[in-house]
Amino acid sequence: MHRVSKLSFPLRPAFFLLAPLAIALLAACTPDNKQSTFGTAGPIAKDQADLFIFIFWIAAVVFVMVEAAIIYIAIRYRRRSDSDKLPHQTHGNDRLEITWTIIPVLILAAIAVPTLISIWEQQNHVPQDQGEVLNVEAIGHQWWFEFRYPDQEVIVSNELHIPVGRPVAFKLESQDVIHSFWVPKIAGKVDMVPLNDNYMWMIGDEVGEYYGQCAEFCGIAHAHMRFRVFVHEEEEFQAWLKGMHTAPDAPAAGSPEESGKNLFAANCSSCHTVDSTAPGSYAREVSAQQARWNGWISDIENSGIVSAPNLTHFGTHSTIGAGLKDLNQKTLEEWITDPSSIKIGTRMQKHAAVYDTPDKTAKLSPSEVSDIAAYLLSLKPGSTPAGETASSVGGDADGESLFVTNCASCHSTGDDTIVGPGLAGVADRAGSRVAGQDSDSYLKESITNSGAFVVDGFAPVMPGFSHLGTDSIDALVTYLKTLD
Ligand code: HEC
Ligand code: HEC
Ligand SMILES: [Cu+2]
Repeated sequence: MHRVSKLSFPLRPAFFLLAPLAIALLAACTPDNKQSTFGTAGPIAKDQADLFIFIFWIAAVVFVMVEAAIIYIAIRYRRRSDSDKLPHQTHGNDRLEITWTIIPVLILAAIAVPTLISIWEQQNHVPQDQGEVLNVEAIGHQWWFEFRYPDQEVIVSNELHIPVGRPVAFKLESQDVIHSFWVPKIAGKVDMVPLNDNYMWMIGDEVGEYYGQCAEFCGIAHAHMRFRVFVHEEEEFQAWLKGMHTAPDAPAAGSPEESGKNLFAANCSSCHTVDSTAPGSYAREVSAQQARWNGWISDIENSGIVSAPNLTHFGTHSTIGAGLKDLNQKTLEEWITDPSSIKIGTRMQKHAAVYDTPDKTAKLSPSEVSDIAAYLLSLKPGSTPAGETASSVGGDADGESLFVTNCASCHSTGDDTIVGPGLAGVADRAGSRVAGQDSDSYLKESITNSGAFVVDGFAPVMPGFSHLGTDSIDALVTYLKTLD
């Protein structure tokens, strides 16, 4: 007589090990959990959760019935003696086979109908009768999110702001690999695919702060690629939009913020924009971002630039590292000193010249780091009325300070290459760059229409600066001619 051999692992310890694990995993489903798809706050997430519950109960009934039948049959027809007589065989029983084909077909049909209706509605029907539709372009980057509001000409990174109860129509794009856009409590999830735009919409039903997460494995920092969604009362949302068009106040002379501003211009502004508040800055940022990306593509290993989060009014943000940590002086200092202490794998640390050190931490003293952090935290809508340009652009037309603010992140005043060529002696070579063009007009054209002539061995990533105005450009040319 055969005996069931003993299990090769001890059952009881396994149970004590696995039970707490299962409970811990299930805890993630509590409706209060920020990333749980239960406890929804928008119609799309709600429909999806309802559909899930509906399918869950069908599956639960099927599970119980099948398990019950298995247990019943195993006991009822178990081997009772040493007799080798086979039980009655049912192979080829038409009635049984038709029955167990039809039942699953009916079950699958019951699941397919509401599923297909939901998919169709959610993809194709941005509701037109629930207030004005807000258009947003969401772009996935390794490893952060960019949000563009084309109609309002606003760009933000990692923190999306939307009005409560109004439909938001998304165009989803990716600049590099496949990412996926997911706001568990409000809507989701749809892939962000390079060169193939996807569309989705959502409505936030309740004012509040919600978590977003990239839901498609996209490289080393995938799990750290998050974002926040702030759902505002309409009035608050309009105030936020207005703030995004209001320049910050200039830092007080001699303050840490002022020192931070200059350090930022010299070390960080080749990748990050901080002044997208003035009219025209939206289009400029879109093309600057593309140029940074082209610069990276043209030299993936050594490029000094790469598309990066827009830091306009960064002081109003509540998170850092794409939704990873709360934003404050301390976390910001940690990030600037050594981004991987907060998030591994950032392109910032890999490409920014300021991290070109043996241990990959910033070439900045603790007080310089602190000044930059203070400056970034001070970036908030100021008292300048919307529409007026920031004082950092042009103004007193001092060539050197214009250079520090606008050019120093890509150009050294010596021979070193940062992103562009070092500008020592540029006036001497300027006269012989383009046949028939003298030094002054070459320098002027380099600044206003930078694509007209591209220096050999460099990527065409320098943005145009005609928005600075004639006086500032003349001052810059005068300053460049002093460099030797
Ligand atoms: C080579 C381009 C590059 C340079 C130069 C650069 N950064 Fe970044 N920065 C990035 C990229 C890319 C990210 C996104 C990193 C991520 O989340 O994966 C980023 C992210 C950030 C963030 C976080 C934004 C957010 O919402 O999470 C801050 C703050 C920041 N950078 C500050 C700085 C400062 C300060 C400097 C200068 C000391 C600097 N950066 C220089 C590319 C750059
Ligand atoms: C995003 C980086 C970046 C910024 C910011 C930038 N440049 Fe450039 N610049 C470059 C690159 C790259 C080149 C070389 C390729 C080319 O000619 O376009 C260049 C070329 C030049 C040249 C031609 C140099 C030569 O040897 O012929 C001049 C002059 C110049 N830049 C001046 C400026 C001035 C002035 C500013 C600020 C108002 C500025 N650049 C801002 C990247 C930048
Ligand atoms: Cu991703």
